[in-house]
Amino acid sequence: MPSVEDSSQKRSLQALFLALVFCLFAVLLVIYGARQWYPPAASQHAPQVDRMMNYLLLTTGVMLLIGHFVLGFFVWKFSRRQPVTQRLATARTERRWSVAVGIIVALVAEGGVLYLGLPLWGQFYGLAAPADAVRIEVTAEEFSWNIRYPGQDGAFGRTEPELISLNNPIGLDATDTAAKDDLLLLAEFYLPIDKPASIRLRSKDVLHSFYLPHFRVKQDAVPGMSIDIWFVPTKEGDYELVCTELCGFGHYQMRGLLHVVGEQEFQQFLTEEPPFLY
Ligand SMILES: [Cu+2]
Repeated sequence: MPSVEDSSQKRSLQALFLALVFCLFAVLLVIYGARQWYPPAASQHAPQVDRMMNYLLLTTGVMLLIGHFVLGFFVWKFSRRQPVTQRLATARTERRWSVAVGIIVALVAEGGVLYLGLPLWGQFYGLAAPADAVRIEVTAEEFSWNIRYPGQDGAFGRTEPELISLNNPIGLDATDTAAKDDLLLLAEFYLPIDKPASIRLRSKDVLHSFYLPHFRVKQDAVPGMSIDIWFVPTKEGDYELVCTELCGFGHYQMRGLLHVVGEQEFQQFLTEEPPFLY
């Protein structure tokens, strides 16, 4: 007959084995999930955003691991003490440890993100787009993107909500001379490489979110507000535009295409695309 000590040792080994299986499962899951990381970066500020994301994932990941190892250690070491007759630490010590760990976690994770992210935020939301930026206006609606270029005159024509119809999705006012040469595209647009692009975001109905994953650009479109964003594309190619706000039944089909092209091709697009009101 096995002694009490033998069977307790066996139980410990079984528990250790189980813990290792769970650890292995978690590690494999992380490796599997990390196969597809961010899409290749295609804008000037993208590396800075990635740096911030990597920092946040790495620090919070390491702290999570440390927390779980410490928890596991305590469970391992103290769970078989029977019965519990006294506290292992005074209430005051427990409180101090809790507060100290909370502050350290906040400083490392949040402080680091603010340190890396605030200059970037200041650059893109604190400053207006450079004067030579290509200006476009994006009006989101259930479930597409209306994309407008000001045309040769460089001025956007007037729009009126009362003029919105099936054939005039943004309510462009034909009596306004600035509106005559405005270009209007549906869910597809062009931007020149290495030149700032300034986008004025609006929404006709509900909250949408303008997301260009390759450019690390994401901004909500809010009904009743005009929100300006800008970025500099640095790689030619065709890129997906998606809505990242669950905006209704057709949300899944609210996709678009951004072509980043050379300056010459961009000028060609501007001259060949017929104005909306021609
Ligand atoms: Cu949407």
